[in-house]
Amino acid sequence: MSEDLGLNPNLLQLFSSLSLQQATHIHEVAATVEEQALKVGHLAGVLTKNLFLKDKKYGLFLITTVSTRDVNLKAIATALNLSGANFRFGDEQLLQEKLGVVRGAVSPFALVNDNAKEVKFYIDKALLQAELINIHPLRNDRTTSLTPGELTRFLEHIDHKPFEIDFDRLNTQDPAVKGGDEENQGKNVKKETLLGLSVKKEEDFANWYTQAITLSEMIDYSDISGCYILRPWSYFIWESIQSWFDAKIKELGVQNTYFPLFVSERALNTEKDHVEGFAPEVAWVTKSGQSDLSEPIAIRPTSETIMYPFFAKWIRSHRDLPLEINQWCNVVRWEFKDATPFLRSREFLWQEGHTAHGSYEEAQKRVLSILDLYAQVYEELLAVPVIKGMKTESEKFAGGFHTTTVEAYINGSGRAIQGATSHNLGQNFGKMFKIQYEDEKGEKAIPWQTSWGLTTRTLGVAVMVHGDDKGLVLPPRVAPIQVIICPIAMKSVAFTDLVAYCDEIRVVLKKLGIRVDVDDRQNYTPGWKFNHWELKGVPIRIEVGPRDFSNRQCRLVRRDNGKRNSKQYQLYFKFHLGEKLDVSADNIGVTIQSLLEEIHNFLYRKAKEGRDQKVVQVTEWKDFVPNLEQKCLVLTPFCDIAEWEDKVKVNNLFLSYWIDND
Ligand code: 86X
Repeated sequence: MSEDLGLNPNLLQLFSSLSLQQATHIHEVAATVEEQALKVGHLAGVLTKNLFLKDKKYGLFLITTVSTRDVNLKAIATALNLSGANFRFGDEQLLQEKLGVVRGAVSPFALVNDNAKEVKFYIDKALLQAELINIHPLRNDRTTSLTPGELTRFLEHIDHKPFEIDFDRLNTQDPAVKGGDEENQGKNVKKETLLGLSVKKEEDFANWYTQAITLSEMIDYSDISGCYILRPWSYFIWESIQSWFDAKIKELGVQNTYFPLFVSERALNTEKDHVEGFAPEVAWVTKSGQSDLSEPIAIRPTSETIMYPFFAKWIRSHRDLPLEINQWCNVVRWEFKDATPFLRSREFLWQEGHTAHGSYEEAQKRVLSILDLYAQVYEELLAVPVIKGMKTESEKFAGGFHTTTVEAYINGSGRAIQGATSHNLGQNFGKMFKIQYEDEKGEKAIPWQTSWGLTTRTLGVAVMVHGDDKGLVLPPRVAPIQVIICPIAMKSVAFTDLVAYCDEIRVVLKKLGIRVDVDDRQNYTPGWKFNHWELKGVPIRIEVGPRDFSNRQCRLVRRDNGKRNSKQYQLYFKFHLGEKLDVSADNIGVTIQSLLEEIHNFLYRKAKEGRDQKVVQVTEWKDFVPNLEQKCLVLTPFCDIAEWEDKVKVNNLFLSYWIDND
């Protein structure tokens, strides 16, 4: 162990005299378990939660548990059999005085400073069964990994042999363990659970986003940079978008297909303009096993070059038109810009639609009908307002005639983001790929084509637009769970009766097609569950306590609350934001249905008002950049000349026309 880790000399001395095989990792300051998880969560073993507690009667305690444990001060008192104990958290000063560490750096190692042997130390039995334990070595910008055996050896040596607590075997039916009376529930939970985001959306948008999508279990990071795992919580949303859009395009007469993942080099280069500029992003397969392939094979970055040779084969007569096909697939673009989950990843999921028509007008009709559907995906499923637009000459898809787009506004960054595009390809691809047919007059003709794509970026946009400091705020129409029912156990009612009542409500809602679940887990407190489902963005929580049980009522809590007392939004509310509403269980179905609709409308209006406030009209260049710096969207007269556009682009900004069809 080298000195330059900057560890406390006493600690280092003990590490070496006990010949502990520990490894210490350097990282940025991590004052909470969540932060530590972000820095060293990849390490083998477990992280810990460390509670430094005091009680008037029983003195000082350090309790160390596995980080995932939901701990509750009353439960601890019960577990330790300390009747009448009233634990409080030791404050910063006491912590410094007794254990010589700052808040956020507490761990069993700190007992090395407990010279007076005042602190009673209890350890979660589950920790002793871990492969490795990862804890702060008296400072919270380091994490030391060691085995439970080594930790025990260390503690015995400093005369702090731990007492074990078997949290897993505590009787969770006991009301004391479950969090006691209603009054204290909320208060205790706030202190005890270290769950949740550690940064604010307005203060650190990038880290807020990362935490929101990882802690809510939408995304996990794979070991290939720029590639992410879509977990069930996000994949469900994609499936919702898919099934809605898929049905809509089928109504238009579009049929689904599947073309191969691979493109030959020759096919890829058929349309030079199209590939040029994109070439560095193409990923190639060059080997099978150890042997080189005779020709490298590209992985599709988009499928024009794979599909259009078959358009040429299949379109021979005007009777073969329109040809309208779509595929749901993955594509790979090996980008070198910073990747962001959902917004820009090296592999992503999308649908790509490709159509061929007998006239320009018919093609243009398709371009706009698809653009309409894209706007509806955003506005009606995701509650995100979008602006329809037309890309400039230099921003359009180079292979085509013109590109239409839906653009969303991201409040966190103050920028617009392309939501989806629909292209009128004219006859360019038809010429390149020799797509020719005989028209009604028996003359040779080239079809008019369109292509259009919508990707998993949709999910990132929805998270960014609606999320808040507590985590996700999911738009109800796509939320995997729209309503979560949480029983609040108390002595007065048997838990099984309470759960049966919850289940009754669940069945009623489920019959109406509402996605609903009962969180009847007994090893988590109600407060922990509230935080958990808020972080995951579930639109409505139903709380059911003994009083609700006896009155055949329940309590509804909206997720889209954010601003508890905001006058501004009162108009849209049947009950105020953040407020709780007690309703009868008898017509719970209609109540929930209309509340889900109201939440959708509220999210949409809030996002739209937020965006519209940021739209400014500018007619002079001097006002242009300053307004953009104020996170505004700038509406300005524009002549589509690349030279002028370049002036804007040096600011890393892009232009598009606004199609106003309202
Ligand atoms: C542009 C155009 C178009 C069908 C869509 O926008 C919707 C669905 N395709 C996609 N584009 C490329 O053509 C492209 C080509 C190559 Cl070779 C590449 F490596 C990256 C690309 N990215 C975008």
